[in-house]
Amino acid sequence: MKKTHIPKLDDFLGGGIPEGSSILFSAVPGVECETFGYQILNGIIEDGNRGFIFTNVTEPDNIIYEFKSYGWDLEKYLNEEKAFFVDGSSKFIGVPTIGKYSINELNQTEEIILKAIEDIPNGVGIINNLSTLIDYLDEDHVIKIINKLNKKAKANNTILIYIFTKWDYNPELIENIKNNVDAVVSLNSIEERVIIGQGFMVTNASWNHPDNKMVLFFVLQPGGIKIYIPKLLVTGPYNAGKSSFVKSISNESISVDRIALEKFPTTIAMDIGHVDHDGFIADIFGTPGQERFDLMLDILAREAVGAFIMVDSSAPQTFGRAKEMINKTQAEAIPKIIVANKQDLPGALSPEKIRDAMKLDDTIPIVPTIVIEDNGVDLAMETLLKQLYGD
Ligand SMILES: Nc1nc2c(ncn2[C@@H]2O[C@H](COP(=O)(O)OP(=O)(O)OP(=O)(O)O)[C@@H](O)[C@H]2O)c(=O)[nH]1
Ligand SMILES: [Mg+2]
Repeated sequence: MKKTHIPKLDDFLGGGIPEGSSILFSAVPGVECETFGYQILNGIIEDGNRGFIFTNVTEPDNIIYEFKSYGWDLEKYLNEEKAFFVDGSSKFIGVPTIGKYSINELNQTEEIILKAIEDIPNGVGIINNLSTLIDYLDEDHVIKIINKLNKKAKANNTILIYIFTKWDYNPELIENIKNNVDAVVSLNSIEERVIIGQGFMVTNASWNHPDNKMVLFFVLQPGGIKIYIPKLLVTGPYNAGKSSFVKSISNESISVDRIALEKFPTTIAMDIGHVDHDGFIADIFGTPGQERFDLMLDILAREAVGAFIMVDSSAPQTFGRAKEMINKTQAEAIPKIIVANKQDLPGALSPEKIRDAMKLDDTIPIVPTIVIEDNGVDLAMETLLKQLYGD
């Protein structure tokens, strides 16, 4: 097995891609599919393997540039001969070809890619882009080519990644292509009211039973493909540590706080942060804790997909309020965890005691934290991610 290095995808594929297998990334037009190929190549080379990119769409120079924008150094890999191009684009747009192999005539395509596969036993070949091949060669011919490439790849333990944009092809052709590869990942666009996102799911894999779960993704520069969580909520009673938590978990954050009659700042509107954690990115919203700002709760909780319910573990008199806030934010209906903060304070209750006191069932995890010491914050994030996406 080789890892794809795309967050969540390896889990969906049952650990990764078996050597010698072929996988099709089948994208609706407009979805950023090329990055999937680039990210897999980059990761697999980082793991100590070799690979190539066959390109008939983007010129090699632009691909090098694109890698750079994600924070990956393709040029170095090219120099070290860990990666090479099969340049099927330069000749056709009249610029000098780059790379170990180049294609000058369309009818050499098959033969030259076969050579490239032979060149990288146990490596990975990215075929970018199948659609362009189909546009230039006739359909039956392309199916034959796929078959030959896959056969050679199997014999050579080489993984082949096909990038495919589903233009207006006849459905039979698309079926035929899918039937000739070992696995298919569908890349779709997602529309929900005005939010338009991109999503991926494994639709089939010969070595695994995928669970057909669709996840949203975003392509970051730098960073590459990240799983996108539109909104996480942090709520809980006054003074529990919500603003501190949002600040600690975020790469950037702001809080709309006021120091008025209070000695210490209290949140009057909200906390907003942006989290980038282990392949996941999320916008995170903290609510005020005081009852006089409860009119904000409903607005902030709208469209949240997961929630942290934060309590001061040393203040059991506030637990009732915590339950009320679960209610008011509709957090009942979404995956959530309890963050048992201020474990450093005298009299702080253990997670088990808090579970008893709040009468929570076992399905809701309770994570102890000391947010001001940055203790337990990552674990809280990982625990909520597990609630949302499974192990
Ligand atoms: N001892 C201790 N203090 C903490 C911890 N986490 C936060 N605090 C402190 O608790 C106080 C309240 O923290 P905030 O993050 O403002 O709490 P909040 O939940 O946003 O408060 P409101 O917005 O007013 O509801 C601050 O003085 C923090 O420094 C912790 O783990 N231990
Ligand atoms: Mg606050």
